[in-house]
Amino acid sequence: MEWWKDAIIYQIYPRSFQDSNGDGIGDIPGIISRLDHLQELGVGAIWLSPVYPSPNDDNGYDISDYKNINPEYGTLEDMDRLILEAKRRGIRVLMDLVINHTSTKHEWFEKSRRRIEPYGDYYYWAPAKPDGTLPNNWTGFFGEHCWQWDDVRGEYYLHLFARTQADLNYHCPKVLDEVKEVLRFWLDRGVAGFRCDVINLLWKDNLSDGERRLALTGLEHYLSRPETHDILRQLRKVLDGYKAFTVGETVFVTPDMARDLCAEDREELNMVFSFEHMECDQHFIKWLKHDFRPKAFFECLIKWQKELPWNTIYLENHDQPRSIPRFGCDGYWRESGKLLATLLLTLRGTPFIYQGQEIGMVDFDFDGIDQLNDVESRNVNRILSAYHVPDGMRWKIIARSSRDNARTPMQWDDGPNAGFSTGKPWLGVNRNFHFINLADQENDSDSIWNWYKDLSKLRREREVLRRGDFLWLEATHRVFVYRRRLGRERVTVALNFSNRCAWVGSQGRLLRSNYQRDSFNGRLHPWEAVILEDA
Ligand code: ISL
Ligand code: CA
Repeated sequence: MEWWKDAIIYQIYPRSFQDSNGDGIGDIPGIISRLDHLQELGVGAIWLSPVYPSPNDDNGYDISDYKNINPEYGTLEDMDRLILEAKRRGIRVLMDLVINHTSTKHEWFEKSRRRIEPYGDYYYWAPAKPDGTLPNNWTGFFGEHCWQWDDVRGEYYLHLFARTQADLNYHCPKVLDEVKEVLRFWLDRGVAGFRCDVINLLWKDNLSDGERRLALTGLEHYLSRPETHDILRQLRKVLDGYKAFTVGETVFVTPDMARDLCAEDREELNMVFSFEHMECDQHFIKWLKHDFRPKAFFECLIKWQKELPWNTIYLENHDQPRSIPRFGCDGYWRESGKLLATLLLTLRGTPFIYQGQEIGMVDFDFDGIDQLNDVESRNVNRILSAYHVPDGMRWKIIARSSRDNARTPMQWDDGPNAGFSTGKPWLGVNRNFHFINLADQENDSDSIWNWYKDLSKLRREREVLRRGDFLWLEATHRVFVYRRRLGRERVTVALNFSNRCAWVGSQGRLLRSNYQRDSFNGRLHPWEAVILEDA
C-alpha cells in the first residue's frame, strides 16, 4: 500500500550513469551492473530519464518510438533484465513518460506532415496569420518562439520545447488511445509507474495570441487546463489496473493546482514535482539568477509542507545545477553536502536523489560553450549572441544555469574517466573526480556517501521520519529548525545554512550530527545539521 510514501526514489540519467561497452554512452547493462550501489543506498525505486529511441536533440525527451529501447542504451531484453534484477533487490523501475510532444522523427509526425489519416491532426498545425506572421505570439521553454514551418505539409507546427519536439494534439481522441497503448506496453513488462514529463501542459485551449510576458507568452492557454485533468483521469484508469504509480513534473504549479492534480479522491496523479523552491534564487526566469537567500527557501518549503498532505522532496535533477554550490557552500563541501542530505531525507514527503548527489558531485568545470551539449544552453547562447551580449557575460550566465551542470558522467572511482567508461565520454567528466568519487567515499566513514546511507537507514527504521507530520520551529535568514511528530515520537532537525555558528532554541537527545560531538547544547557549527530526539 502506497509504497511510494515509504520509499526513497533515485533518478538515473542513463546517458551519464555507467557505460558498459566503451562507446562513451551510459547504457542499461551499465545500470544493471550498478544496482548493488543503489541497493546499498536503500532506494525503493529508480526513475530512468528516457531510454526510448530518439534522435537525442534533447537527450531522449524527443522520442521517436515509444515502444522500444534506444539501441545506444540496449535492447528490450536488457530492459526486461533490468526490471528483473532490480526487483530481486527490492527496487521498482519507473520510466519517463514524455507525452506532451514527440520527436519530429516519430512515425506519427512523418505521417501527419503528409496528411496521412488518421495522423493528420495528431499535432497542432496552423497556417501563417493573414499578414504572413507566425500563427500566434507564443514563446517556448527554450527561449525561442514556438512555431516551425514544415515544407512537406505547408503549415507551421507548434513546439513548446525544441524545434524537433512537436506538441501532440489532445483535441484528437486517437492521440490519447495511442498513449494508453504505450502505458500498457510498459506496464505489461513490469514497470512500476511513470514520471510524467511536463504533464500539466498537455491541453492547449486554442491557439489565439497570449498576453505578452517576459517569458512563455501564451502560458495561460495551456497551464493546468480542466481538460488536462480529464486526460489524467482517463490515464489513471489504465494505471490503476496495474496499481501503478505516477509522479507528474508540473511546471509553474501553485499549491492549489498541485492539490487538484494529486488529491487522492480526484484520481489523477500520486504526487507532483513543484518548482517554487528551485526558483528561490532567480528573477522571473532561470537565466537571471541572484544570490541564494535561505530564508525565502525555508519559507517556500514550509508553505508546501503545510499546503499539501504529501510532497516530492528534491534538490537536484537533470535540468538543474548541482545543489552544493547552489544552496550549500563549496568551502564547506562535506558539511553542506551532508546538511542538504539531511534536509532531503527528513522533510515530509518522498525524497528523490539524483545520481551523483549521494557523493556530493558539483557543477561542471567546462571552459566554454563548445564543450556543452544541452540544447537549451545552445539556444540561449544563440539568443544572447543575437543581442550582442559580450562573450564573458554570456558564458557566465550559461555556466551558472546550464543543465549540463548535472549531466556530466557519474564519478565512480579515480581511474580513467572516473570509471564511467573505457571510451571517450559523450560529455566531459568533471576534473574533480580525483577528489570526488564513490570508491574513495566508500572507504571513508565520514563521507557524504556514508551519511546518505546512514540517514536512509535511519529513515527506514524510524516511521516518524517517513510518516510523521511536519511543524516548523525556526526559519531565519540562515537557520531552519523543524519537528516531525508521530504519536508520542518527536524528532527535531536543526540546520545551519551559513559559515558562522548559530544558536537555536531546540535541545534533545542527539541522534545525528555532521560534526563529531556527543551532545547538543543549542549551538550549531557552520553548516551543521543535527537530528534530535525528545529526551
Ligand atoms: O529545465 C527547465 C528550464 O531550464 C525547465 O523549464 C524544463 O524545461 C521543464 O521543467 C520541462 O522539463 C522536462 O521537459 C523538457 C526536457 O527538456 C526536460 O529535460 C524535462 O525534464 C522537454 O521534454
Ligand atoms: Ca554504452
